[in-house]
Amino acid sequence: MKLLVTGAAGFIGANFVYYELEKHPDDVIVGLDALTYAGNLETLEAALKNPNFKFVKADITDRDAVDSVFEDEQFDIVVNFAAESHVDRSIEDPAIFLRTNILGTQVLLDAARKYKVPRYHQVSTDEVYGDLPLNRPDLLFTEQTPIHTSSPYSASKASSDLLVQAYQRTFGFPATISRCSNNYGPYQFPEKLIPLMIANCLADKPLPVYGEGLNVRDWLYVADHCKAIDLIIREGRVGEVYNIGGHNEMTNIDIVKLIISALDKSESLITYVTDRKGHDLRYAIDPTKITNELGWTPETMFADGIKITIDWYLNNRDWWGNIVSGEYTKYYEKMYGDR
Ligand code: NAD
Ligand code: TDX
Repeated sequence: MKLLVTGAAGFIGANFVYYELEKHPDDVIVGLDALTYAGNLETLEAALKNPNFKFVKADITDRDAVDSVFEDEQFDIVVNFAAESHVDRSIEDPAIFLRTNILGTQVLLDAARKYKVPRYHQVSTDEVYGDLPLNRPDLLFTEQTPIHTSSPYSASKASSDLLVQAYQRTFGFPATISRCSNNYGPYQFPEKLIPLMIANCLADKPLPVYGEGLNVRDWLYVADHCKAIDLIIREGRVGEVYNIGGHNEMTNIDIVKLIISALDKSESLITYVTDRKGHDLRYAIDPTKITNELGWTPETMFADGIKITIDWYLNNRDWWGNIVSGEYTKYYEKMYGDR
């Protein structure tokens, strides 16, 4: 099998490349990435030593560049991770989210049709379902939950899902979609909650908790997400949406306190800051469909996954140290400076 993995130099895309190279050592993977601020070729350093992996720098909105990759390679499967992925950035500047997440997806869909790729997978998010109330723990997102978005990010992801479904219906395009809850693990860009709090704790910097810290997210270790996508692209039913999540709901403040305690720091670092605009209250996935149809269950308990993750950030300071000391300082100042 030959796979195209877009967004391969990002957090989940890179973890997926490593997962596939190990699980299917005979498969060939082409990783494509524009290397935006969120993409880091260092993350793929070990993969680049594998003769079955190749990297192409290209923007998914660049039709000519994308077409030429599809022309050169005969892909069996396309997995699209490439996206602008940070909600806060989408609130500051939505345009790039629409361009990459919607128009970029369209370019990939057109190329996959033109070059008759037998299988396309769109990596989506639970955020397309909007949010759930905090006082109704009985409610979960199923694949039937209506799309109801809150941020420019989630609206752009929902739009790309709808486009994939339109290509399915109109052209008989062979696609699947997965909607996963919040991921954590190695190589996550330090703008996201868990790595940001780890990095700030280690530098004894304030820990900026939005609002009262009571918003709930449903955390899944990244390798479990990769395992689910691997099952869907190989055994899932064409035309279907699969929710992915491991019933692991936690408030943000509990996550922050857990990181503080694991790093032996003081809770006095916690700083409550102005809430995110339109802040989704709670996400919670019902993964019954993927469990029943494909036998997927998460393997990594949160207590283990967070330990692996914190250890990884402790042991890989170069990887994120370079990021937080570079261009990112401007972003951090703009986002948190006088919040
Ligand atoms: P990320 O921001 O870490 O990585 C995104 C990657 O896409 C980067 O390497 C970036 O360089 C690349 N990219 C951005 N624009 C591009 C373009 N125009 N052309 C080519 N490459 C481009 O994001 P992530 O957290 O790894 O998320 C990957 C996917 O999974 C996204 O589609 C996201 O919506 C989805 N998702 C993420 C989570 C999560 O918790 N992180 C949860 C559910 C779904
Ligand atoms: O500094 C912070 N302080 C804070 O309180 C940051 C960065 C976040 N938060 C809160 C906001 C959220 O309630 O923590 C929670 C998690 O925030 P993010 O890490 O930004 O993730 P979220 O907004 O939940 O979106 C993530 O999950 C779904 C990913 O970034 C998306 O790409 C994915 O689709």
